[in-house]
Amino acid sequence: MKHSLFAAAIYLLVGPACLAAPLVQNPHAREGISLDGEWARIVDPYENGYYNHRFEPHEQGYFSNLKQQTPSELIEYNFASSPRLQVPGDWNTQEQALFFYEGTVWYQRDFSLQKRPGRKYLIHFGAVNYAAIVFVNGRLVGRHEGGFTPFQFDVSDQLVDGENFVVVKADNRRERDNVPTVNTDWWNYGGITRSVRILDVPAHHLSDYALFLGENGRVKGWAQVTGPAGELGLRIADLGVNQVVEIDHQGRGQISLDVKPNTWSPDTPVLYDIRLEYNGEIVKDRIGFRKIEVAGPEILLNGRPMFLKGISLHEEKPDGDGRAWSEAHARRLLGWVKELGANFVRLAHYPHNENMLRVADELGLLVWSEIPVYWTVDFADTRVFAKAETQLSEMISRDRNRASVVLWSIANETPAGTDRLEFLTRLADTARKLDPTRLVTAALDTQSDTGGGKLIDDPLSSVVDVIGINSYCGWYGGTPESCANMAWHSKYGKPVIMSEFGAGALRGNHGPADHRWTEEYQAAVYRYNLEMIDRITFLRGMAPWILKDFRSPRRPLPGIQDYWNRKGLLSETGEKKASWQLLRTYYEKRAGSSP
Ligand code: GCB
Repeated sequence: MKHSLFAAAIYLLVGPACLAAPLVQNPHAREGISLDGEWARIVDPYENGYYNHRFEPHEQGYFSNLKQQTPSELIEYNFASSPRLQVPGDWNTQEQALFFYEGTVWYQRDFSLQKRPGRKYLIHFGAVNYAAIVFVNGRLVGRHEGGFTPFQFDVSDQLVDGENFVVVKADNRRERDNVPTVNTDWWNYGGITRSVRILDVPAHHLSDYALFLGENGRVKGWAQVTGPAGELGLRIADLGVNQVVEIDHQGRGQISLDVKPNTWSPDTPVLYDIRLEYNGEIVKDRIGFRKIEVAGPEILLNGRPMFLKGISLHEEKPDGDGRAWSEAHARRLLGWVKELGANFVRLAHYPHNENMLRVADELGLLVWSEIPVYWTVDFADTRVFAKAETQLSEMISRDRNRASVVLWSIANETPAGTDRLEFLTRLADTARKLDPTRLVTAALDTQSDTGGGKLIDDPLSSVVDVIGINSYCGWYGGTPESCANMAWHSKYGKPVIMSEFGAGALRGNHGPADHRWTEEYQAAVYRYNLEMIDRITFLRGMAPWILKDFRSPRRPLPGIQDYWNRKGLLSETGEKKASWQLLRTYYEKRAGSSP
């Protein structure tokens, strides 16, 4: 008896491999209940809520959410009387003691729900950093890895009418075989960092759809339902579309509309109200239509050559540290990007929350979106590849209908080598297979010195559509002045974006232009790099590093950094440094089309 109970416990904890179900498109447009707000938390650095003292899975771990029934009963935890954390939100900036914490925190929350017949219930997480194991009413419903992409589990069988509880084990330990790996230049914010919802959808429902600009400027697309063959209603009032889409026996419908929408662009960010109806469920969306392609060294938006005037950005709150997650955060951060005169933003170095993409759609900002294949991930390990590929497909699945996204980035500053080239070539193939309507890029820092110049010769350049180059002339090498005459050459007739350059400055720290950390030094780096940039004939965009100072454990210098990377044009709270105005003036003069 004891043995079989234990076997059952092991099954509960380690198997089956509960892979997240394919993501429901546009979850926030579905019926359901929000689980945002206060959750109870237990910090568990030794994983006692998971393993017993023999390091075997615990039969009644914290996921059981036990409560003492009689005074003689021994239970050494209690969610009901535990401290609370806000969800969404990282734990690091909610409790001083958790600022540097890396490990497991258990989250618990009660909720009530009345199940309706003929419905399916999916628990949907915007993101949990890094590994999540989810239990509903004490039963394992699934696990997910990857800190910046959504996932969901079908919990229809686990839920009961009335009172329910959910427990999440969130673990942000860094591991060599994770994506990202152990070393990054950003804060490893842990926890349930984005919204949580229980989606209440018809048992047979519209699971996914895509609408995009096809040949001849007409709208094309597809829909996927979980049900049998049938009909899907599609309305786009402003285009006079009110159509029935036939669903085949695979649950797939092809969409081909004989309408020509006004195209989306930074100058005209036109979004159309879309209404999809299947099996009694109405899903509304706002979608823009545009075409992005390359031709030789040109990036063409709707057939017109563009110059991408951009800035890089981490996903941190506008008024200090902590993960950004809300629409208000997105409006503030991207409002600054607009104020700078940019038409482009590089969302570094991982998929940002969905609000960022929706607000970018609305404001007319072109977006570079990226997975955290950053620095030296273990390219020889096939499990690492699988993790990267999963994150890539989750990112594409979530954002495939956002007109703003034009570039999928598969890597940042990865070291040249055959394993890396094979790994990234396969990732690029996956990106193109999942989404042939966008361009693939990567940020490279492996150019060769030519004596006074640089040659773009990294073989990964042949794989991507647009080459990103990160170069810190005047900061990690050379003086600011030396950058002005630096010449760039490329072995590839492809468009290049300067995906990073910059320098550190503490806002309000003034002094000579050759003194590190002064606003004047940073401004000098910008001034001379912009001179260099003006002479790169094949350059079609730039995203200097970075809009705003951001938290980094690599930056401890007291009095200057104090664990902030100081390369922002703005301080961590949004105060402008001298380089802000310099870049703004440059963007004012520089046309958004290529020369
Ligand atoms: C880089 C990295 C970026 C760092 C930046 C820096 O090249 O891509 O993640 O934060 O340099 O500040 O050194």
